[in-house]
Amino acid sequence: GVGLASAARRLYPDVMDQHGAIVVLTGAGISAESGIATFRGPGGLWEGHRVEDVCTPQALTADPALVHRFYDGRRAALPDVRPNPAHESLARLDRAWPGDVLIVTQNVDDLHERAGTRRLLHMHGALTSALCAACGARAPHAGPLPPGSRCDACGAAALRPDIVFFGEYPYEMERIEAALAACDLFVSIGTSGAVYPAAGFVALAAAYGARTLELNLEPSAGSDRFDETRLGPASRLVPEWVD
Ligand code: BJW
Ligand code: ZN
Repeated sequence: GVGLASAARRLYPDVMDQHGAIVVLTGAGISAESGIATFRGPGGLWEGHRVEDVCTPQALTADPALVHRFYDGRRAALPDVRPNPAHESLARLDRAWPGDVLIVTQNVDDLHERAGTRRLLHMHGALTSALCAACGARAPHAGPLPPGSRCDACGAAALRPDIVFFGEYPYEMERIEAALAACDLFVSIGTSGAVYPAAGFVALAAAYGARTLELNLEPSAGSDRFDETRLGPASRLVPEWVD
């Protein structure tokens, strides 16, 4: 609390004085040090495919076994990974910040919630959930999700991973855009800025008057749109920013 407040006042005086509103966007880089591979870095290929080619509704139709196998494997790996100091710092920010805060994650892992973050939206879906392609119902899901799994709500054999594929509309866009328009500070952590609409959030927040800060291992596609960029591992930069 005190550490958070003093650091924030030092770095962002008027934001802190007004109990300003903060939006944090996270990407794969925040979970990299927990042992989850990123998409576009070295070794970040998807079973030898580009994520843009296989992470689509068309690929799910053409080769459902491939798509389900990929997500079954990542879901099964969740118990073996743990939140790192970057997730933990954001959970402290969520608990301690007196003003509005919203953590928007592009990640489908559950490390933010396991660290204790509550003001959280998963814009690209979640490994811990299944989506019915027939009726749109979303339900918590653990364990493998083979093609042909049945929906409890409508009975159709149409359950699929609850993942936002390319060409699909991300979740919670209205709430996210409202928060971006209202925020005083926008912070982007561990994302390459290659995927829209998330890559456009910095420009939207800045257009509405927010200050913008990027924390990333290397300059991203949109680094020049931020007021400030700090380069380094999230496990160091996020605690330095929050605590
Ligand atoms: C570290 C670190 C450490 C590493 N510490 N940092 C042409 C132009 C513009 C847009 C389009 C276009 N053609 C199509 C589009 C739209 C398309 C798109 O953006 N395509 C681009 C490829 C061009 N987007 C969509 O289709 C989206 N929907 C949509 O647009 O609907 C219409 C719409 C319009 C307007 C408003 C609203 C809606 C849907 C996108 C769905 C993305 N889905 C995925 C899969 C999720 C499931 C899964 O996990 O498998 O989401 S793709 C993948 O990329 C995943 C990620 O969430 C997303 C972003 O990746 P992220 O997180 O940035 O990871 P990386 O690997 O790219 O970067 C990691 C970064 O971390 C790097 O910079 C590292 O340096 C850094 N790093 N270690 C700190 N220790
Ligand atoms: Zn259904």
